[in-house]
Amino acid sequence: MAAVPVVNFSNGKSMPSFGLGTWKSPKGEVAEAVKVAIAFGYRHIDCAWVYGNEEEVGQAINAKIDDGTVKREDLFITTKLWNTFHRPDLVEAAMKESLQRLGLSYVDLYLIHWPVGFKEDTGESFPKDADGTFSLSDADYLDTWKEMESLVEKGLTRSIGVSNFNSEQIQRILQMEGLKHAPVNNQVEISPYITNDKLISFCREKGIVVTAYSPLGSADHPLFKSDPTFRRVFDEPSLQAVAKKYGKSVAQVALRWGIQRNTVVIPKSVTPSRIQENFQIFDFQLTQEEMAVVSALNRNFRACAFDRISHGKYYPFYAEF
Ligand code: NAP
Ligand code: SBI
Repeated sequence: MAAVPVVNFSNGKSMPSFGLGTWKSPKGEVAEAVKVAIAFGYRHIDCAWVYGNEEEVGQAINAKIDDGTVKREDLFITTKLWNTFHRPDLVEAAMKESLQRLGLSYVDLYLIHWPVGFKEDTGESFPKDADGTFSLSDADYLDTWKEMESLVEKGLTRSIGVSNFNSEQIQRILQMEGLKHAPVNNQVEISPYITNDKLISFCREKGIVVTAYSPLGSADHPLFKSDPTFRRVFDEPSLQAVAKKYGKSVAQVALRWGIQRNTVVIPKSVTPSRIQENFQIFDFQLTQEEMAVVSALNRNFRACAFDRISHGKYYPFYAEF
């Protein structure tokens, strides 16, 4: 089995450049998906409090540790602070709730899921105002970051980072007075339809590893069903031609493209054959011309634009990158 390359963090730790996504992985299916993935060689699982399935994911992880397939230290587990817990006094309890659900004593990486906080203490994960938009918090993510730093000191997470942050928001963190732990990772949407070149370059200059979420273009997005002008990544003729040359699938070409750009890719699947297929991308290499063919599909299309927070002061997608 070919080894999965790792990427190095600025804090001396490292992360496998390939992992399993778990958003929308249903309870009742996700545990089997995680077990199958670990059995196939996956060592990195991407989780989040808001996915509502941390408990099943954790049960599967612990089952594979208990049956001797892996040791905890062989695995890289990420989870994320949800938007309703940005207020500093809520951060540690939210992290501990994730750890408890996962059945783990620490995670490898804890991310602020979005720069935009939601109204706290409503009992809702997506609190809404009367007009149907999400009800937002007054918390500033810089204050949230200070609490994230204390989670490292307490040993609850090995590393901390951000997700869906633009370059200006990252810069604001990097310029914080008394910064103890710089973000090691920014997890953002990257696929052939949104290549995010400038943000990747910015993060690289700052020593921040970039994770590509929705690397297959979030193929189950409702738009692909409802609007015939939207074509799925899998149906792109130029990618089908590259895939044919190597005897690979379009999914494998898109993931390989992500790996060769030195991003971390976290495709989601609950289908065992696809979980295996997605992993088999370390035995071929795209040429520079083929890399350009994939990049040429860029149209800055966001499957996760999250419009219902676009009224937020910290909405990340107004900045150029
Ligand atoms: P994705 O990985 O781009 O696409 C997942 C979809 O593709 C599923 O419908 C899956 O179906 C299908 N699929 C997977 N492999 C396939 C293959 N080889 N051939 C055909 N279809 C295939 O989308 P995503 O779930 O949006 O993103 C991946 C992960 O990134 C998430 O699960 C989550 O962990 C993370 N994420 C993070 C954020 C954030 O805000 N930080 C946002 C979005 C996503 P089946 O499952 O039915 O096989
Ligand atoms: C959810 F659990 C519900 C909605 C939603 O929309 C935006 C994208 C997102 C997210 O914040 N992180 C994801 O992986 N998907 C999400 C998750």
